[in-house]
This record gives sequence, C-alpha cells and structure tokens, in this order.
Amino acid sequence: MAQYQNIFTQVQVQGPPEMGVDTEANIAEGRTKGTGFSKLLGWIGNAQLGPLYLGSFGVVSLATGFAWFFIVGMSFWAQVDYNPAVFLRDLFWLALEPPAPEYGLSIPPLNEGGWYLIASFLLLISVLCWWIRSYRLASQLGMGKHVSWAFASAIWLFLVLGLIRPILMGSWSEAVPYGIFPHLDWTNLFSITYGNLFYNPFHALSIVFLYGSVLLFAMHGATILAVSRFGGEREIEQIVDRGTASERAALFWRWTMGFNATMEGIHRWAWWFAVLTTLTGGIGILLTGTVVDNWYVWAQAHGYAPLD
Ligand code: 07D
Ligand code: 07D
Repeated sequence: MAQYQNIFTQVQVQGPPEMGVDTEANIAEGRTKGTGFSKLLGWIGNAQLGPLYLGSFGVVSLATGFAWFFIVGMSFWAQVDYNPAVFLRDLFWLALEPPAPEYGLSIPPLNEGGWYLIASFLLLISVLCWWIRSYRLASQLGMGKHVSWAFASAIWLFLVLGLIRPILMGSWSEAVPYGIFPHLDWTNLFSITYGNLFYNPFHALSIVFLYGSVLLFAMHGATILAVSRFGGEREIEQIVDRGTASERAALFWRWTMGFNATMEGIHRWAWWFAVLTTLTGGIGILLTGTVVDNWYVWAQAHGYAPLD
C-alpha cells in the first residue's frame, strides 16, 4: 500500500537490484558487482546503491582529484604547524595561494606557488577526465551528450578563471586561491580591481540565467510534484500516452500566464538557462583585464553609468 506522501517524502518501492543494460552496451566490464539498499538514500533518490562504473578515466579522475585535495590539505597542515586545534579553528581562512605576480608564467619554488601549480594541474586532469567519463558513459548507453555539454559549460568558466585568463594576462598570480573564504576574498577583490563587476554586462547576463534557472527549477519541480497524484512524474507514460497529468500541468500554466512550455521544451528551457549561466559568465571574466580594465568607466562610455 502506498505510504502517506507530503511535499517532503516519496514512496519507496524496493525489488531485486536493477543491474541495468547488459554487455550489449559493452559497459558491464569495469562495473562494480555489489549492490545495496539504503532507506536513507531512498528518501532523497533511488534506494539502490551501485553498481558503479569506474573505468580508467574514473580511476585517473579520482586519483588526481584526491591528489589535489591532499596537496591543498597538506599545505594547510604545514601552515598551522600540524596543530589540529589551530587547523580546525583556521580551516575556513587557510589558503594555498597562486605564485606572486613577479613569477609571471614561470615555475616558482614549491613553497612560493609551485605546489599551487602542481595541485592545479592535477585538478585540471581530474575535471577533464570526469568530463570524458560523462561523455563515454552517455555514448555507451546510446544517450545524447547533453549532460557532457552542460558540464563543459561549467568547465569553460573554470578554465577561464584558472587557466585561460591567467595565461592571457601573463601571470599565474591571476588564478583563484584554494581556500573557503580566500576564494571569496579573491572574488570580491576581482570586482573592485576592475571597477565593479556589476557594470560588466556578461556578469549581468550570468545572473539573469542563474536566477532564471532557479525560477524554472522551482516551477518545473513544483508542477510535476503537483500532478504526481495523476502519474505526472512517470515521464515515459506521459510521453507515449499523454494523460490527464501533463495536460493538466500545461493547462495550469496556460490559465495562469497564457503560455505553457511543452513536456520536452521545459527541459530545453532548463538546459539552456543553466548552460548560459557559466557560458556568459566565462565570457565576462575573459574580457576583464584583457579587453576592459574598468567596467564602471566602460559603462560611462557606453551610456549606462553617470558621467561624474
Ligand atoms: C551544491 C554541488 C556539490 C559541490 C560542492 C563544492 C570543494 C572545495 C575546498 C580543498 C553548488 C565542493 C567544494 C571540492 C574544497 C578546499 C579548500 C554545487 C553543489 C559542495 N567555488 N563561491 C562555494 C568552488 C568560484 C563563490 C562553496 C569550486 C569562483 C561565492 C564551495 C570552484 C567564484 C560563494 C565552493 C569555485 C566563486 C562560493 C559552495 C571552482 C565566482 C559562496 C559551492 C573549481 C563563481 C559559497 C564559502 C556550491 C560559500 C561558495 C567551491 C569557484 C564565488 C566551497 C570548487 C572563483 C560567492 N564555492 N566560486 O554549493 O559558501 O556550489 O563559500 O571553480 O557563498 Mg566558489
Ligand atoms: C565556478 C563553474 C566551475 C566549476 C566546476 C566544478 C569541483 C569539486 C567535488 C562534488 C559557479 C568543479 C568542481 C572541483 C567537485 C565534489 C565533492 C560555477 C562555477 C567546473 N554576483 N562574480 C558570478 C552574483 C558580485 C564575481 C556568477 C550575484 C559582486 C566574480 C553568478 C551577485 C562581486 C565572478 C554571479 C553578485 C562579484 C562572479 C557565477 C549579487 C563580488 C565570476 C555563476 C546579487 C563582490 C562569476 C562573470 C556560476 C562569473 C561570477 C552572481 C555580485 C564578483 C551569476 C547574484 C559585484 C569575480 N556572479 N559578484 O555558476 O562568471 O558559478 O562572472 O550581488 O567569476 Mg558575481
């Protein structure tokens, strides 16, 4: 019998473990064998844990990602003289900083940014390998590459921040430090240095898409939950046999605002808004300091900041 449902919970159905498509898709090799079930996981998603596909890119990605984390962590420990109390107290303020400006794009001594460069190289490999993995697994399952291209948009901003822009500016010192608050200080300083990022139209566009993503996510999530009592979350049935659920959801928005997305189109809206957040953001950062030195002065020249 279906359990009582409210906006926080979902029904947990449990059968034998689902092992997924077989060797025809040529992915069984490299997949872990074991599976488990967790009621806790069932509260936030599918209760089944595993099997997991690791593969060589997965192994490299995890290994280099861990190595990055380890180097950053060891640098933090060294900075507090290996004192656990100070480590815990200062954790959010500790940083592994990039090399100083005088080193330009050269390789500095280990303790003056060398470790930062090594760690960054490892993080780069890790993120790229995870991207390859997302592409190959989608390919093996016969899927489109939408997840990979969306991830690529995030990686674009990541590359602009830590690799492309520092190279164009001729200095690794332009890169972002590794640290919780220090990376926020960097973000703040970046805005101040270049005359207030709010006057960068690409920052504005990025915010439009970020806020838009939140709005779309809330509208879509809420709409589907609201018609789940009619089976609205069963996407396949809704597509092959359009029933009362998706029709009702569409009608709700048409009544409310005169226009409604389609079952497919809403996912395109979501994809594009998310992808454009980091795509436009990356353009904005790339232009800063390379093409435009001061966004406020730039806005004055383009007629949308007052001439003082
Ligand atoms: C919820 C998915 C899970 C991911 C999480 C992040 C690490 C870092 C730290 C080794 C939504 C895992 C974190 C692996 C470990 C060390 C020292 C994603 C979800 C939980 N930021 N940022 C955070 C990164 C930049 C900014 C939090 C990364 C830019 C502001 C976390 C990058 C600028 C605020 C974090 C990156 C910027 C944050 C939560 C890379 C401009 C916050 C992130 C690689 C875009 C918020 C204390 C989150 C916060 C926050 C990670 C880049 C601005 C530590 C990995 C340089 C204003 N950032 N960030 O939930 O609380 O993302 O900071 O580019 O207010 Mg940041
Ligand atoms: C960082 C993509 C890269 C991440 C990757 C993930 C791991 C961890 C581990 C899972 C986030 C790698 C992951 C390694 C894996 C585990 C465990 C995406 C990233 C590949 N801003 N601002 C933005 C707002 C101001 C500044 C974007 C608002 C001030 C700078 C966003 C405000 C100043 C930069 C945005 C505001 C300033 C940004 C980020 C308000 C500071 C950027 C979008 C209301 C005083 C970035 C063009 C994003 C950008 C950025 C929002 C204010 C500085 C829309 C709402 C004026 C320097 N800001 N901002 O998705 O693109 O990031 O700018 O005040 O670089 Mg801003």
